[in-house]
Amino acid sequence: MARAVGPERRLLAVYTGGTIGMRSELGVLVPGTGLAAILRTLPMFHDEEHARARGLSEDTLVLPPASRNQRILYTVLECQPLFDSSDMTIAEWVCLAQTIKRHYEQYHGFVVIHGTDTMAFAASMLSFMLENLQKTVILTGAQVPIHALWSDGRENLLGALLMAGQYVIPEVCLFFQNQLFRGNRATKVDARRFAAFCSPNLLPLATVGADITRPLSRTGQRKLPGSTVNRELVRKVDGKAGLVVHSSMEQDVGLLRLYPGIPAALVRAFLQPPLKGVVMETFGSGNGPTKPDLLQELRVATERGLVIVNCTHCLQGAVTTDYAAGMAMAGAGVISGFDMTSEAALAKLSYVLGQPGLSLDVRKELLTKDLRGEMTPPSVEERRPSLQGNTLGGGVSWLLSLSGSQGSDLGLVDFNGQTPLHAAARGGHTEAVTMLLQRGVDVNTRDTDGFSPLLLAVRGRHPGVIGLLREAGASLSTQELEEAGTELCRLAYRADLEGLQVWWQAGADLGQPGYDGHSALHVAEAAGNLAVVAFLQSLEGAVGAQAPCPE
Ligand code: ASN
Repeated sequence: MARAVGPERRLLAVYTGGTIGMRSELGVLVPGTGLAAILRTLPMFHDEEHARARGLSEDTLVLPPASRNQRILYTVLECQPLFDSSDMTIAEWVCLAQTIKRHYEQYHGFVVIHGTDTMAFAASMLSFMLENLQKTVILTGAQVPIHALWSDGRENLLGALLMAGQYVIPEVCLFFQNQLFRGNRATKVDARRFAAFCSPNLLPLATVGADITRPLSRTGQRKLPGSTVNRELVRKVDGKAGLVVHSSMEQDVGLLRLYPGIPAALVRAFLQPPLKGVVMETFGSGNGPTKPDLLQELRVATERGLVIVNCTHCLQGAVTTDYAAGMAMAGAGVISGFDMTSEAALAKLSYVLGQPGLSLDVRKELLTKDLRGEMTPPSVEERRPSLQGNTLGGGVSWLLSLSGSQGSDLGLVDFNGQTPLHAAARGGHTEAVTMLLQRGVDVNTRDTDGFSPLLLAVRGRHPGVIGLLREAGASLSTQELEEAGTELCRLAYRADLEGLQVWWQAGADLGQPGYDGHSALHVAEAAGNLAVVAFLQSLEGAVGAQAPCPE
């Protein structure tokens, strides 16, 4: 990012609609034409005297001097039709990106005047469509029409023009209420207040305010609002690469917000073709219901090739696999969206799935990477457990690189005392488990909570991994076996046969009583879960039997 130099900076302001230019018709607000004509009448937006002296063309507006040696000239390009942004779609945003591309060489920067309701989606979409951006693109709008006596539109638009004119910030940004946000980090949080947007997981790129340290002008006025710019946050660009517009965005992407008790049938209905990608908003740090029927729907969908990205519906924070309820999502093939906003995740999905000629694995890999500053990639320490999650290829190569560079360090542990085998077992990665076992890692290693890779494979419901571990001599510890009783009762109550089967496969005694002394069989009988009763009774010697250990 740099301070822009040169006596004249030329900007294109693309007006797409939104409240800023709206008029009241029959008591409701509708998009209004003629924004440039309104701006021409407002001295803060147009210095008529300078325009005349300079012989500027009719369609060029010029701001009053912002600094001694520089003028910001701008042209308003009014779209046809104008939209309430609730009507914007990917198709309109593609047109917008193409408009920027068409005028890219003519202007130093771009301001997009847009409705606020979907502005965060628009900014996210544009950030992915515009690759190798070297110029500033800033979206802005208002909560109140610009011609109203008390409107935020004037400050917002002026701030956006000044920022785009005075700085080279090679990003798609969003300017609102004195703050410049990275566009794909912003989200609308208030329907009425002027501070309508926030950037929950990234500081603003810049904040505008009165800078009392600035010298007064000769007339005694403070000439410029001061700006605090977080230069280190602004993305660096490859100076040589030219702008590429990605117009082939996938439209069949969707957003699904989980809620407590959401029926599996509803999830199934939502995940049907032609949908190709879904952003799923989950609870807290990426947790979802562990009901087997729901997990089954997710698993079936991801195995069919549907790409599901997990974003938290919390405003702040990131998706992790700290909880079994989060791990269950990863186990079902759902990809972590870390700290992305849902708007950014949806745009990224649309971009990644719209790229022609990529394999599904490459698309998934791209989704876990930070492409446009839209997410904070996990640190190396946090990255290890990502083996459990999503990109098997990446996990295996990480393991191989570790083993290649550090010899016998495949037994290294993370802050929870977990080894690569724990991570691979938890994620159900049979190839990685096989490779680790072939290299002779300790199959019964325990983490700081006393958990073994076998227990993690049971919790993640990975029969393939359980088989491999058992063959290699893994067994559940006495503590793990004793503690299994309550979990077995819970599974029996929920008629979760699959869950019971993996415990049996891992060698658990299915007759182990729960915390209140009841066994899974008692619970299943009391709940009338006949299939479970039949299963438990069918085990040789009925309940009390353990799966035979493979030779
Ligand atoms: N409905 C308007 C829009 O998004 C809201 C606004 O701009 N403040 O177009």
